[in-house]
Amino acid sequence: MNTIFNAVTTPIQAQTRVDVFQEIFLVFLGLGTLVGVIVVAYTLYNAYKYRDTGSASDEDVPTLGELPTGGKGGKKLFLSFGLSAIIVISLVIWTYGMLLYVEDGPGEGPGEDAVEIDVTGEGFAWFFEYENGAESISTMNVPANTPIWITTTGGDVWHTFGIPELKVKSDAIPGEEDQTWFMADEPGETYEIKCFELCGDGHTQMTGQVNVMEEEEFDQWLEEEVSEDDEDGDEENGGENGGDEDGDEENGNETETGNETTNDDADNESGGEN
Ligand SMILES: [Cu+2]
Repeated sequence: MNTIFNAVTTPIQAQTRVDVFQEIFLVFLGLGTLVGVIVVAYTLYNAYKYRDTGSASDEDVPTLGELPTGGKGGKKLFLSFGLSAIIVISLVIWTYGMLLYVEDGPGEGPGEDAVEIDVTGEGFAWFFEYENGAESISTMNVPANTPIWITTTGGDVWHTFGIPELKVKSDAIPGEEDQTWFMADEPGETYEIKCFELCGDGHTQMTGQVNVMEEEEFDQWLEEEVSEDDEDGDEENGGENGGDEDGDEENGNETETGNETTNDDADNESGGEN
């Protein structure tokens, strides 16, 4: 139902970033080629038309102080300037609109129709956390044809999260959150994730993969991931939080996550010092 609704309400808007940049490229390439062909053709035409045939008499040669005639009041000049201005101004406005779309994303932005993922770059790996609490490392699963809004941050030093093929790049800086979106339209396709900020020894290994799934497949994975996490969490909590008076499951999980983060930090710090 949801997909049908999307298809009906956002037929023009539902473009991926790749579509937008490709369209901009093709429009500029097309117009550039057109203008180039016209200018070169007109130049060659005039060079041929006014070529030296050896038949010109001395009377045709302009004398000093003589004003050119036959300019038809500058019609050609006005025409070429006018056309150029119209083309350039239209291109600027159109491109600006397209880039606003890239900036703001399709539809209403992050919300019900979108999937939101928190991305953290830390210690040469990418960590993903989904809306329902599901987590993954290095592999980012996303549904096809759905706007994915990512919020990126850094856990230790400056990183930059990027998916070159999907035209995505977003800073991952400690203490700062950056937000951007992307959309993939082919289920089964995979894309490489890279770090675009020289962040240390492991920078070149700081890669990952985006897996594009069918929407149902993604929902299923998301649910399974959370229930698996819960099971793992419960077992671990049983041991770790045995002495805790706080028996609340949710708090237990939070405590566990907190511990994990602290451990990671400690590992990275010692790794960095070595
Ligand atoms: Cu890096």
